[in-house]
Amino acid sequence: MDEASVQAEAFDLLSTEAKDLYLGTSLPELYEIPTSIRFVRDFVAKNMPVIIREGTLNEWSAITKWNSKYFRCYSNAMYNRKLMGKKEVTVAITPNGYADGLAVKDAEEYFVMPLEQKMQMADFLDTLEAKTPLIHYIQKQNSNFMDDFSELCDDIDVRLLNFAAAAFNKEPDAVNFWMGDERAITSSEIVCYSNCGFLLVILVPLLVHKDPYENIYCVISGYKDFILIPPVDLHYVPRKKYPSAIYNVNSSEEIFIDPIIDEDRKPISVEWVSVDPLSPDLDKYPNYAKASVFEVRVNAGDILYLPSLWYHHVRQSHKCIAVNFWYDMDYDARYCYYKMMEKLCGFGP
Ligand SMILES: O=C(O)CCC(=O)C(=O)O
Repeated sequence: MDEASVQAEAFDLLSTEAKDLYLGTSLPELYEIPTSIRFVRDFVAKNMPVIIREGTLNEWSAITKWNSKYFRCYSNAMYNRKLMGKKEVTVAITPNGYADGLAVKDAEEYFVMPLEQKMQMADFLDTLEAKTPLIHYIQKQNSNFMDDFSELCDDIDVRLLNFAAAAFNKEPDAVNFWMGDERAITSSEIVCYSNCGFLLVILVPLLVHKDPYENIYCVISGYKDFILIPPVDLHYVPRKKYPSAIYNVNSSEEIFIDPIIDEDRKPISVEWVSVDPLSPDLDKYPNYAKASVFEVRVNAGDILYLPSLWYHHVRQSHKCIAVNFWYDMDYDARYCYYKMMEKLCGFGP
C-alpha cells in the first residue's frame, strides 16, 4: 500500500473508532445543571458537546426582559440609570447574511468579512423590524457584552455557570452578545495566514469554523440551529486558502467587496472550509459524506456546551438573542494531536 492509502485508512480508522466508542449518532442532553465533576468527566474530558435543556436559564431575568421594547428604552427613572436604546453598538452588515463567508468578485472567490458600523441600538432594531435588504447582525466577538451591553449585566446571573468555570478552572476570556436577522449566518475564527509567511491573528467571522475556546452558549430568546462536526473528522472537511476581503461602502452608499492587501500590495490569504454544510458538493468533496454531522436546535432557556475545535455552522430565528462565554482551551496532548492531524492533511501555515 502506498503512503497516501495508509494515511487515508488511518484517518478512516480514527473516525470510525470515535463514532463507535464515544460520539454515537445524537448529542447527549441533560435536564439540569450538572455538577462540575460530572461536566468534566462526561463532556469536557471527552470533548463531547451537551445540551442542557428544560429552561435551565429561566432564573435569569434576561429570559423575560430581553426584547425589542426593553432594548429600545433609553432611560429608566426608577433605577436612575441609562438603558440600551441610545447606546452605540457595533453591527456587522452584509448583502447576503454571510458575515463572513465566501463571495465572488471578478470571477475570483474571496473570503469576505462584514462591514462594521456603529449605530444606536434602537436604529439596529429598526433594521431588523424592516428586514432591510442589507443584513444586520450584532456578532462582534470581542467580549462585546462587557462593553456595548454592560447595561444588561444585572439581567444574567453568572453564578449559574459556576459549574463551567470550575470545570475549566478559569474565568471566561470573552462574553459575547448575539442578536440579528434570520438571514444571518455568522461566527468567528481566529487564524489568518498572510502570504508572506507571518502568522497574523485576527478575528474574522466565518461560515463553518472551529474555535480554540470552550464555549458555553446560552440562548435567551428564539432559537439557534447548530451544525457540528467533531475535530476527529477534520480530514473529511476540505479547507483551502482564499484571498481575504471586507465589505465596504462607496460614496453612493453601495456595498462592495474590498480586497485586503499587505504592505507589498499582495492579497492576505485566509485558510477556510470550502464545503457548505447546507448543500455539500459531494461530487467535489466525496469524503465529506463520511463525517459525523450533528444538527441541533438550541431553544430559549437552553445551554449548549460546544467544546473547543469542533467545526460549527450557526443559523437562527429572527431577532434571536444569545450570550456566550468563551473559556480559553487547554493546550494539552489533544491539541498537539490535532495540530499533527492538520499537518498530515496539508492544512495550516
Ligand atoms: O451565534 C452565532 O451566530 C455564532 C456563534 C459562534 O460561532 C460561536 O459561539 O463560536
